[in-house]
Amino acid sequence: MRQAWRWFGPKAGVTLDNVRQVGATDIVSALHEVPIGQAWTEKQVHERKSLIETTPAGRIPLTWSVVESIPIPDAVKRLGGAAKQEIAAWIASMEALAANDIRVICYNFMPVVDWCRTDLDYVTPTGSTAMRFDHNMLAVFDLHILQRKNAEAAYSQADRDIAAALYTEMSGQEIADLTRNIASALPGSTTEPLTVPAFRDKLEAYAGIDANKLRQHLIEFLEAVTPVADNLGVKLTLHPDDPPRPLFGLPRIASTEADYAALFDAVPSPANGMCFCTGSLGVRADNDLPAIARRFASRIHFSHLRATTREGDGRSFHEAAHLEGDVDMVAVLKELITEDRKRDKSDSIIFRSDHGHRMLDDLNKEVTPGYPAIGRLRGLAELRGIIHALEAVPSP
Ligand code: DNO
Repeated sequence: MRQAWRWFGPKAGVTLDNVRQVGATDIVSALHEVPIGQAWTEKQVHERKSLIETTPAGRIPLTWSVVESIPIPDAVKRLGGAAKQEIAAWIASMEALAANDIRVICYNFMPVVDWCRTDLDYVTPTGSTAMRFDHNMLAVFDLHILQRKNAEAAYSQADRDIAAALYTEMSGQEIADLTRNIASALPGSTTEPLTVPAFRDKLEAYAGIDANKLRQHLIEFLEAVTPVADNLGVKLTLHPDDPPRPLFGLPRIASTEADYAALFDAVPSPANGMCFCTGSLGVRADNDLPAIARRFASRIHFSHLRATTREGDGRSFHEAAHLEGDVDMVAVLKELITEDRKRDKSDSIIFRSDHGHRMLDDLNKEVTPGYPAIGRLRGLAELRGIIHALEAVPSP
């Protein structure tokens, strides 16, 4: 397995030497500055690649091997194959990447909001901070700030009472923070930052799109894109929904084993792959992660390894230290290593330690939410230890 690091560019406070120091060899990055829906050019990709891969004398080379993500515009999610221009632009970006020998592309199909947390700095018992998704806070936002039409139906009477009481107690600053956390697109998101009115308009635009329709649109997108990807030797890896269930009345269709099975059955192309994100899938107690990894092993080309702890209400969760959450990381890694052993070296599974607690010196600095260097380094080091041990035995 190849160790990667998500790099947001030179301004995000983590240098390429830092990446070398954590022990990663591969970079996961994207042209975040290009507006959603605009095709990436070969030249733009080449410039970013040169920045990453031009190796100073005496330094270890790094390879930009994964793109996370080429965003999928709303039009594709709402219209499927009829969004011809947007799909053509997406294909052009993929071609620009392949021309630069970058052949693993991560993407997601979550409407309106990509990954979602209500708290970015939840204090853990060690004094480090973690990201958290609090179902009650989601209800506060949905019912009282967004005031979404028909939102009441999504919450029990008890949930609604708690949300009302919490909302009354919140300061203006707390309301602004919650709104920012949910609506203004977390780092790496593939959806646009939204004001509350713009959020409502987007939701309107999705009226009538249920899970079946959204799934059909993803299938149409894959039918258009995978023949080109197959020719180019590109692997597309669909990131799971985070959290893996519907939000704001919007369907989500990459949350479970059955969701992925339906997509692989509908579009069997080898380019139709999966980003195996243990943190996202692990939020559902009914997702058996080692079993999913085993079943779809040949389709996993990229993996995000992190753990979440599900809280007592069954809907809230927070991000745990990489080996301390609900995910059986050793069992997952056994499956990934078993698959990796069958593969050519050039096709090895690339993984990154996903997210990380904010700890040590990062508590005194501006950090990219979810992506502080030290917490991710701790995670990567722990994962590397397990991999090292499992790779040393003949059959893990
Ligand atoms: C968050 C990330 C997501 C992810 C996209 C994949 O940390 O996992 O932003 O990159 O959903 O397209």
